[in-house]
Amino acid sequence: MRSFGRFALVLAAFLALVAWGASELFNRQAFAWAERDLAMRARFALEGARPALAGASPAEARRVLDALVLDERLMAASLCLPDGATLVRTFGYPAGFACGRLPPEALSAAAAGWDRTAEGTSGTVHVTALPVGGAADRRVLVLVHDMSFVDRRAETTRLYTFVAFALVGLVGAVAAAAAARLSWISWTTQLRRMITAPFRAAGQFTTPRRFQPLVADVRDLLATLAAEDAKAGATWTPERLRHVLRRNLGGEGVIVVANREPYIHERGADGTIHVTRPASGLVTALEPVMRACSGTWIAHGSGSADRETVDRRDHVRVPPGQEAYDLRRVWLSREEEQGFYYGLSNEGLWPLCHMVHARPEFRSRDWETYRRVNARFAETVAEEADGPDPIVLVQDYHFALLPRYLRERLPRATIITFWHIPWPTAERFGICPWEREVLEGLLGSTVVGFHTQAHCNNFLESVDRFLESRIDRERHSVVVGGRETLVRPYPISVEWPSHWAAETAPAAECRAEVRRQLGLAPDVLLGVGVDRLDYTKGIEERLLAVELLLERHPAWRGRFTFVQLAAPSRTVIPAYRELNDRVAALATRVNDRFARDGWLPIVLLRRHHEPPAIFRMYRAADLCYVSSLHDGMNLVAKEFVAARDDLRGVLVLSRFTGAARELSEALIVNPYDVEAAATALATALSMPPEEQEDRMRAMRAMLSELNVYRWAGKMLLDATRTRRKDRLATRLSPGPGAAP
Ligand code: ADQ
Repeated sequence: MRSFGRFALVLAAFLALVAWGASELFNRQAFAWAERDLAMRARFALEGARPALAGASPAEARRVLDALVLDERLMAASLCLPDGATLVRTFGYPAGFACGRLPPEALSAAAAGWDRTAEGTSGTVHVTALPVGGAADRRVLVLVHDMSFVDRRAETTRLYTFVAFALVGLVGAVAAAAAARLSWISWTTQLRRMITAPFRAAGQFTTPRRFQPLVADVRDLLATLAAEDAKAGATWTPERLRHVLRRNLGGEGVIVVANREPYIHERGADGTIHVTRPASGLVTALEPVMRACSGTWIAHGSGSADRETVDRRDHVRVPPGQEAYDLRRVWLSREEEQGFYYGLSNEGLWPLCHMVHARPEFRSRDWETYRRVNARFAETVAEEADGPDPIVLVQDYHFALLPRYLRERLPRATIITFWHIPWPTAERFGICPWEREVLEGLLGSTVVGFHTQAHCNNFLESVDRFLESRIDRERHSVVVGGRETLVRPYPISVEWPSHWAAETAPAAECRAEVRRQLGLAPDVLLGVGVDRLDYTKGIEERLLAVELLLERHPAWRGRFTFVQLAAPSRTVIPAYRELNDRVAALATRVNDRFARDGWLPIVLLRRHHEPPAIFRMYRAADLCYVSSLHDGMNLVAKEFVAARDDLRGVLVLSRFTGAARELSEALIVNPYDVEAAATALATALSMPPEEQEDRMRAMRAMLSELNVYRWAGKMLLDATRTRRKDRLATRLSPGPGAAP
């Protein structure tokens, strides 16, 4: 606005100068016209009066002169003789122009006439002296015209000229300002479009020359971030993640929203409160990230002593004893938990997204509860946010609607949503009765992440099929309603190095201890499975493979035991209770079939285990079998590799896990093909130590690079780029008060 003021002032000064010059020019011209006009009038007056003046006595001549001065412009008249004598003059004739004071050339009867403009006592006058004429007539008629009308006309002219120029100036200034404004808007709009929407296919968009320097600057900025991202060989560590937050996100803490809390306070049978860590891949991955980043983790407070351990704002600092971040608990009623968690999330979306032939159940009352709970969590995030643009990490299928709700409340928030489970094909996704709402909800995010490119592709196909949108497959983004959401793969992982592995005893000790615990003979090899009791994990297929191994390879009877750690999960849902019963019955059947002399082929431990016990089991085992029928990633496979710093042990891994794409040195199997799986178990059990080491070394090298800090760091860097672009675009946006 300041520069517009300056522009208007300069324009006004320029126009005033032009107006003054123009009026001066015009007045000078008008004055000359007036002089010529009066000289002519004087001659016409003489022509008219000459007959009356011919031979007139002084009294008669006076009457003629009096008649002449009736003309409003003619002030006075006199008749002079060439010697300067006055014959007659009208009343009030100005003394300054008396006959005696006129120059001799004015009174020369022979002259053709004499004209002068002069300053009289009452203003400018025009004096004309004309010989009356005739053979013996030596009289000269002197006429004094009043020229004040010329001054008055000049004043008026000046005034009109100024008014006219002022109006022209005003209209010009408004037009110029409007043109400047329009061109600013079009300039910034084009620039913004270039910065915020570079989502056209290559070649479709060329940067106009005038924008090239600016766009180059923006690209430099983004390249700096990319360089940060691609630091040659740099491994992601908690420090590097913190550095990214500090450097690119101003050190802001993050807000995580997840249904599951990382620490649950439970009151035991003895009345004391103890803390447990849930059996959840999400928690396994996110917890080290939060320890590195700090901030707030918002989750459903589900423990029996959770309410007793929070402060007045429902906060508790965690991890206990090594406090690094806040846990904010949200309370759900039993009905809410039923509709939101068990109903829509786990009976609807979970089977919808997994190819496990389980029928998704969608009930509209569950959907209503799901919406309500998502809105409540969005409200909680807004409460926890320090400013208008927090960094929020939304976790999983429990919160598909939250990104949009949050975007409505905090339009400038950076929302990174990670979907921990697979995304189904568009065809299958169409089973969901609220497919549009789910997609629109997720697209409130800045970034939507999946484990694999295949899940991203399925998501983009679903968006394409169900929403009015623009999909840029090169940039991996979706634009809906002018907002861009990046849709990219970020394979999740575990911390590296694993602090649980570091705290676990060496492999030999673990082997000895576990064998003692399970009562296994020293020559018995050990297989391990670690899962939540979930029908997607293929636990039945796993036990069937063990059964078939013993059937086809009798040499392993009495020499191989498979331990299954199975954490009860979602037991409110009938399908999970039925699975629990089936798994137990199957283990019993196999044991009944092959058990001998105190040896059991299958040890089923259906309870929650804390990480130290799980890591001890990983280290004690000769093989780990992950047989998921469909799994987003599967962190058990990665934990097993992280635990094996002795480079021993074989991983047998289902090809239907995301992990199989990275851990290619595992023995990859189709868990439905029980024959092939049994053969893979036999191969694992007889694999030479050197081959085990080679495979394990390669997998550990991969894991040390692709760890969970990289997962979080990559997402934060992608979000940072968008955040910077958005901030730049906001600054350029032609909002109210924006200056040209
Ligand atoms: P989950 O389905 O929970 O995760 P997963 O990745 O296998 O699956 O992680 C399970 C976690 O629970 C592991 O950390 C494991 O140690 C722990 N766990 C398993 N059995 C346990 C037991 N008996 N007692 C205690 N803890 C136990 C979802 C997706 C996955 C994805 C993760 C992370 O289904 O595909 O890998 O999120 O994105």
